[in-house]
Amino acid sequence: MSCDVTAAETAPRTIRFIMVGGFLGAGKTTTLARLARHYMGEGLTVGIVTNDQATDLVDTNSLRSQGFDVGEVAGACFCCHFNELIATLGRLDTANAPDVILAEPVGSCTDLVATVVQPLKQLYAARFSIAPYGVLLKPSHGLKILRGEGSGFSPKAAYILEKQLEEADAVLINRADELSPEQMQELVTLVKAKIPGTPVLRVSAKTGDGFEVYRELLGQDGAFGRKILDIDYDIYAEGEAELGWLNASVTISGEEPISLDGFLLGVIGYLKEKLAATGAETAHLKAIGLWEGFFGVANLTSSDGPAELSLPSNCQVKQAEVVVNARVAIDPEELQTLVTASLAEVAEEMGVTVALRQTQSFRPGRPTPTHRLATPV
Ligand SMILES: Nc1nc2c(ncn2[C@@H]2O[C@H](COP(=O)(O)OP(=O)(O)OP(=O)(O)O)[C@@H](O)[C@H]2O)c(=O)[nH]1
Ligand SMILES: [Mg+2]
Repeated sequence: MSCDVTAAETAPRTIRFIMVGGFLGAGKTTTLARLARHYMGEGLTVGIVTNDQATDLVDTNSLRSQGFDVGEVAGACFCCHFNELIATLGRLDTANAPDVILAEPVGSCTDLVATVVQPLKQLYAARFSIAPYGVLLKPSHGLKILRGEGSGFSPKAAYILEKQLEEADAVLINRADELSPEQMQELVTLVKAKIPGTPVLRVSAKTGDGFEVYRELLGQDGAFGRKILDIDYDIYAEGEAELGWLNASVTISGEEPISLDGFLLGVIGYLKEKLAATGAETAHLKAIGLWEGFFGVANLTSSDGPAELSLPSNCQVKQAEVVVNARVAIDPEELQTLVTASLAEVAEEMGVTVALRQTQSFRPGRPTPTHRLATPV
């Protein structure tokens, strides 16, 4: 028996792979959600991959609650879990055959061009076409680091943010909605002085300003993803290990309905106060609350910023699942004590009880990439 296989059936199909980089709290997840909605609006099928050093991710829960198809690489960054990244991309492909996959690496990771972009280009060229690599600049810490001022982090952690910018095909200065024209101009000038020749875009992941230009860039093919870093892994590893990392999941329950958003903001607000008393700098605190299809997210992206409700649930609940993720320059055990105390205080104030499901707190280990390809294609 012979089969009549048409040209269309045998034509190679590649998935557009778009990775969005940037420091902790820079706006990667917000950007992914915005891009995903846009591409889906154009009739494309979209998959998303999240990534973290541990399980129980606010980002995965938040993106799934927004209706996206999300795969998760947990336990290590994409570079150190490259095979798991490939397996996750494969699962997304098998499930829904996406046209586009959006990927968010861990915000304390760098050297992603040599360890993720180039391996995808060199080993998986038939399956993926790789978009230019955009890196979001977080103004709160970015401005201080680029000015050479104390950012609250050590120079080794600041080194990671600088290396992230260096390997970008384009730097996206985020939060344009909040910056004064003078602040924006200063950031543009500092980035251009640091990495001459790299395009600098002004965007707001929150409002969508500047995204037309960004999407145009993402559609281009050419000599992108080729900036292999000259990087010192000792400094990188020590900078990353400075961070206390915590992922916790709890169930809250009570007799009377409470404001889910109030609970989330309360936890982040109390934690902010407690961390301020220790002098520890916050990279990102986030908490998601989930109950029966409702969800809300609260965040804090720097010690001097406000706790904010990025995605309100507007709902009253007697019960909810709450996930807290904290990345702070502090001892992880101390961080765990402060998170537990903040949860307990808000719970008592609001008349609910907290049952701990799982907590992981640690300092990220030294990155040991699966591949590191120093000669770009
Ligand atoms: N005002 C404003 N807020 C923003 C913008 N982009 C992101 N945010 C807020 O910044 C916070 C962090 O955004 P995320 O998208 O979670 O940042 P991230 O880079 O994914 O953070 P990590 O995954 O922890 O590294 C949230 O409260 C967002 O609502 C923006 O353009 N403008
Ligand atoms: Mg994120």
